[in-house]
Amino acid sequence: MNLTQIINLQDYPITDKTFQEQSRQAVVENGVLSMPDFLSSDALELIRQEGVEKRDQAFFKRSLHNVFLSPQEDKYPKNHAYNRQVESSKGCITDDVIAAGSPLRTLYDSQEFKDFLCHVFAERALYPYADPLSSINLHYAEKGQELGWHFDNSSFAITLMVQAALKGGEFEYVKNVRNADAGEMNFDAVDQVLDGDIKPKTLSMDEGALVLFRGINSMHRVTPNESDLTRMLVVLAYNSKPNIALSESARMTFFGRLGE
Ligand SMILES: O=C(O)CCC(=O)C(=O)O
Ligand SMILES: [Fe+2]
Repeated sequence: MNLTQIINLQDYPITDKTFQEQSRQAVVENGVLSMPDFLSSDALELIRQEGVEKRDQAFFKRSLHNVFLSPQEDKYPKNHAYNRQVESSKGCITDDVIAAGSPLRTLYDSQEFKDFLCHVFAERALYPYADPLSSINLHYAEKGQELGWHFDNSSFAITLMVQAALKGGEFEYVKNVRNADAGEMNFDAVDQVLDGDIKPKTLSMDEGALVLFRGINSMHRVTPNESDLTRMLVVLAYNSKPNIALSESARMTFFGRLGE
């Protein structure tokens, strides 16, 4: 399948300068942009099938973590926003499991798609991960599984919804809770989000949607899947510099192996 068969280019002309600029502005203003029906129905079906077929190769792990995805700090009390623990249960298949001919790889490697993302996220160039696991990941969330509140470590994220939960499994976010560049952690707001005193927005993500998200300062989570249908979502991960591998400790945590 080539790119014109994978992307709904009629609605999303990714090489069009005006469209690129509109998308960039939407991400700047809202911190997120969802593009429903970005994938053609044929591509979506192939990806869904690949996800179903390879489900038994996924590595699942339940973990407790803080919203900053960093270890506990003794300098703060246990109940401080920095040390409050949330739960995530993650399962995914890694890049080396995704087929060479998968539409996911054609999309991920496409120069047109990368140029579009560069414009939207104001990056000069985008590169794949240097390790064999991290570039394309297909995530699974079964009934009861969730992703706890967190800020991403990377400044931008690109996801594709492949199969939505019938109930639950919703992406919730609160924009600009902290300012990572300025070192402003905004612990009060973190507490308020965790306590439910700040009401998050819910991003509707239908199957086939591409989501462009700035998750470094926006606190977000995926609520528990309350249905028997597995939630499947692809994360396309790029670097702004070449030859960067995900750290060995992060690979062991997320994938249970190094892939080397
Ligand atoms: O599953 C999602 O919709 C979001 C995933 C996410 O936030 C992450 O992988 O950091
Ligand atoms: Fe995230």
